Amino acid sequence: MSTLFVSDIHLNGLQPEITEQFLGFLRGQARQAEALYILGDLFEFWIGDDDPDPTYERIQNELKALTDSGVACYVMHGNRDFLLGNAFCRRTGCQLLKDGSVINLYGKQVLLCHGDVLCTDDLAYQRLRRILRHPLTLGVLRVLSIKQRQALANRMRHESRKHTQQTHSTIMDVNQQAVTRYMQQAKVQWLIHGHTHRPAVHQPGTHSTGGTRIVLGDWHHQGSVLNWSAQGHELISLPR
Ligand code: LP5
Repeated sequence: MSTLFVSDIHLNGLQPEITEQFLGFLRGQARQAEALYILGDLFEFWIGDDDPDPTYERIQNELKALTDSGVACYVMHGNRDFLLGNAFCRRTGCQLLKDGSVINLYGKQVLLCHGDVLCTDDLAYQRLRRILRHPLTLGVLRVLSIKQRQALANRMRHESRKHTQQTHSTIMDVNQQAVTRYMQQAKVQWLIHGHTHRPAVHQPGTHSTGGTRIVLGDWHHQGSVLNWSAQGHELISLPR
């Protein structure tokens, strides 16, 4: 038995090839697993559990079939889908997992996060994150109509594209000191995250963290899965 990790699938109604590959993964490889961890940005954007988009409904039904089959499924908020809430959990049988959770993985203490908190050089993003995750903001967002939330999300995507095109790519990667601090505070030697779309296994000694940092890839052009069992772990690219 093994435990699987994915992130940054960015499911949306306009790229059915991503949806089909992910649904195939849920019906196939994921069914053989003990647990599936989705570490943020399962959806391209999630404007609330009341979004009636049929693609999103189909995906929720497949997640329900997975959890009904006995596979535990944990979902973490990403920067695109931090409004995933209790109704989503009820419909899918998934459990929301807090950013920065530590789990015991076959005897190892492993820290899990989406990865955006580690990009501390991206000051504009960190400011946006603080505002969006503030309980007051979340309260206001939840009372807006679907149309208003959709318009806001579109505007944010537009502004974000401008920002990411103008910002040097190193600024949008993790800050090594932030990684070290994060791992030290959690007292772990292992960290798994996504967000940066730079899949890699950074071994101890590569940087100053003293531990291993595994970065999951995005699903824009292929799938990316980390398969972890008692025998070891492997970061796998799934061709499309
Ligand atoms: O996502 P990605 O990788 O492209 O870029 C991220 C950072 N950007 C974001 C913003 C999201 O992409 C926007 C989509 C969110 C949808 C959520 C919908 C639900 C909420 C709204 C409706 C209820 O996360 C980007 C980072 C990059 O990662 C790498 O780390 O650089 O950060 C930025 O782009 C920072 C910019 O400063 C963002 C500017 C957004 C400005 C929003 C203005 C809103 C105006 C509203 C007017 C009323």
